[in-house]
Amino acid sequence: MNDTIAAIATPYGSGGIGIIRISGPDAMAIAAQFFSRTRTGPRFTGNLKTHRVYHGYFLDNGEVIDEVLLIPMRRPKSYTAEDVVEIQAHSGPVVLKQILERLLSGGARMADPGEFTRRAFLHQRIDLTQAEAVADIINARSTAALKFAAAQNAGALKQQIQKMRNQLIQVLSRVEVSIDFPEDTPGEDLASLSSDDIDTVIEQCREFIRQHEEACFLKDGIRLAICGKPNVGKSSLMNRLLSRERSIVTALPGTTRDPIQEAVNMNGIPFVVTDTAGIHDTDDLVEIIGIERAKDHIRNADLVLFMVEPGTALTEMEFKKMVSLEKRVLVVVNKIDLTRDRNGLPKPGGPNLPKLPKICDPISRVHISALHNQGIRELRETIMQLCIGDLTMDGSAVIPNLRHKTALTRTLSCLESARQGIGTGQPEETLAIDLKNGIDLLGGITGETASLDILDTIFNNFCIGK
Ligand SMILES: Nc1nc2c(ncn2[C@@H]2O[C@H](COP(=O)(O)OP(=O)(O)OP(=O)(O)O)[C@@H](O)[C@H]2O)c(=O)[nH]1
Ligand SMILES: [Mg+2]
Repeated sequence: MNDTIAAIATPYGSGGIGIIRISGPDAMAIAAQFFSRTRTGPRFTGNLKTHRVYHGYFLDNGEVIDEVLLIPMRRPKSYTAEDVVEIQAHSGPVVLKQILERLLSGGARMADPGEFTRRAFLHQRIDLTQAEAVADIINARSTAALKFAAAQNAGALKQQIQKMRNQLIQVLSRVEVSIDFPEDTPGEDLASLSSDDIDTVIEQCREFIRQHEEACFLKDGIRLAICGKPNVGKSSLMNRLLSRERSIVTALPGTTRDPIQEAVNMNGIPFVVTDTAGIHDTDDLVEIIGIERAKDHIRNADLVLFMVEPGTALTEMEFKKMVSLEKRVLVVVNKIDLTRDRNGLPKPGGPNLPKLPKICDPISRVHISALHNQGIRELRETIMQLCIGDLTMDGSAVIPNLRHKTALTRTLSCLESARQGIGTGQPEETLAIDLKNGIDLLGGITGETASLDILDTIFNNFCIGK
């Protein structure tokens, strides 16, 4: 961290403004070498005041490369907690590259991916959970994902993990005192004194793991698979959910062969919807492969939208061939326009509602017309209810990521082993080892005890300039 790094911080391409960021002990001096308040020079030699905006020109050998704004931020009040200069230029790949090249020739080093954020972490301006949240904010594909990332970036998870860790440190210090100075704690039943504190942390670990399992879809999206017999209107529904003509719709059964997958945001929640081939008995080789793929998607879905149309009857066998009862299923009765008019009155001579086997009775059911856009809002609401249920979506909730969850699971097993040790009267030394391991694992989440490998894995996933 003794050198000065520089990188383009905004995305590649043309735009109004592009930002180049410099951080490190020589940031101010390197930037000033190329900066002038006027087009014709001279070079700026004054003292750059912190948190000011300087208007001027980025010059190379007296030649103007671009008109720029220069923003110096002295340590520790900057993103990295080092001296930082941000140069706002016009955003074009060539102009930004030229400015960066001059800065590199002037003594800066090209930053590695995530190096600015890594420095913020190494200077303890943020902890590891907050650094990870920066990546989550950048990559958020839905309002909900952004909300959780913002709470984590503000330090919500850090505080809770630190609290758990401090609780364990207190228990450990009591245990260690009694190991080292048994004469000072005569007759004290340390183990039972400690159980309650350990139990609280165990409970919190379990709660976090549960939250991760419930909400990990926020990053990847909830997987919906639309399935059913051929021609029931699966592709029409797919297009409705996406609000665009993505899947081919024809009156011919067997139109969709390959599964078609698209991401869509509903009420700020990310979903991944898959339209699949109609399932039926066939000798057509292409269809057979399509049906196999459809079944794969049904198996992997978080929620299966099982579609049926009026005028059909389905046996239990037929239903089970398409969907396993272990899956979360929603029955979608499509083409409801054929049975009733817009006022909900039965259409004379129209087909009857589909007959479904008894095992479908407990499954929620919605009636829609994909063609006429009827019942789609109710369908969306039911999908949300089934997938999200009562999950709290307020900004205070924190959702541990997979790395955190793995560490929490391991912490949990250390603490459970400690608890069991207390129950079976194991020596205090064993209890101390379990506690120490738990404390280290929690420290790994916030970065207090994280290894270099972990840091590399996290920061190498960042883009350059972040
Ligand atoms: N009346 C009516 N027709 C519909 C409705 N939804 C779809 N259709 C028609 O049903 C036919 C089949 O629609 P698709 O969406 O291609 O059905 P699919 O289930 O994807 O069919 P395959 O891909 O062949 O399995 C088309 O002619 C649609 O216009 C609806 O709500 N009402
Ligand atoms: Mg189709």
